[in-house]
Amino acid sequence: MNKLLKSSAAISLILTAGCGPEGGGGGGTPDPEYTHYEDLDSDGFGNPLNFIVDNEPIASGSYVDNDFDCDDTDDTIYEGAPEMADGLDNDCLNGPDDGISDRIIFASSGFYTGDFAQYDLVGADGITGADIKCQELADNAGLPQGIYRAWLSTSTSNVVDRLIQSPFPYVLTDGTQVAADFNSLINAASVNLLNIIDLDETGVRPPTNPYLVSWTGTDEFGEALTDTCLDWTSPVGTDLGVHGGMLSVNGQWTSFSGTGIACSFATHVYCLQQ
Ligand SMILES: [Ca+2]
Ligand SMILES: [Ca+2]
Ligand SMILES: [Ca+2]
Repeated sequence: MNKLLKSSAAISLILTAGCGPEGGGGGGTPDPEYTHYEDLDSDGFGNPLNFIVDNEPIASGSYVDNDFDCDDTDDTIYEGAPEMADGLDNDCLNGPDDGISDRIIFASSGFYTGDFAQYDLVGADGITGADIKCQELADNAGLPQGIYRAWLSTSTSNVVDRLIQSPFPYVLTDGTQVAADFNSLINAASVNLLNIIDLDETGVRPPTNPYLVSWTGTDEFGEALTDTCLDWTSPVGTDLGVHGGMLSVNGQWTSFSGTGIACSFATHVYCLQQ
């Protein structure tokens, strides 16, 4: 249906253009027409219902050369997008959350200082760098396809606002259930994980040396604490970052003491499938 609408509208536009001052040309070969689709949410995918037709082969500005966006107000939604446990139809196919089941949570195999910004080669943003690292670890380990993000908060962003709050269980890479849903990770009055988060993305328990802890900057409400290694940009010993204890099933899993340790330490980071 959309294709039909688009085609008829496109023909109408072309005909209109043909009547304009540049459309005649007195019998010469007409310039080829190109259709460009609006991309308001900047996800690289265009709205099939909003387009322009011109003589430029390549789209520019807020337009792109595909019409794969079924919701141009949300950059997590387009044809081929990874389905996430967010109640939305991210991939424009088979309805919301189709194929979604348990969500994976793991502790990174790698150790990192408080400087995650070094992994964001574009914007040097700490959170973005940590998310890149989580995605890379998951992809390299062959975990189920999807979006993986770091359990980190900053002075301007709380985990509880930033991460998808899955109604599905969170499990380790070996299938062991950690929490029945997102709320069970942050039920502050009585956080009681079903299992400690002690497996990395490959299913291996990280060595206890130096410590089984992960950077979080996040309290048991899923909200930011003061010490975040300067929003995860600092590897400096005099700056502090809050860590969670990987052997804890109570709220200490995300905030071991409420205050930070030196950002020069190298520790793990928790990663969650979205
Ligand atoms: Ca778009
Ligand atoms: Ca879907
Ligand atoms: Ca979804």
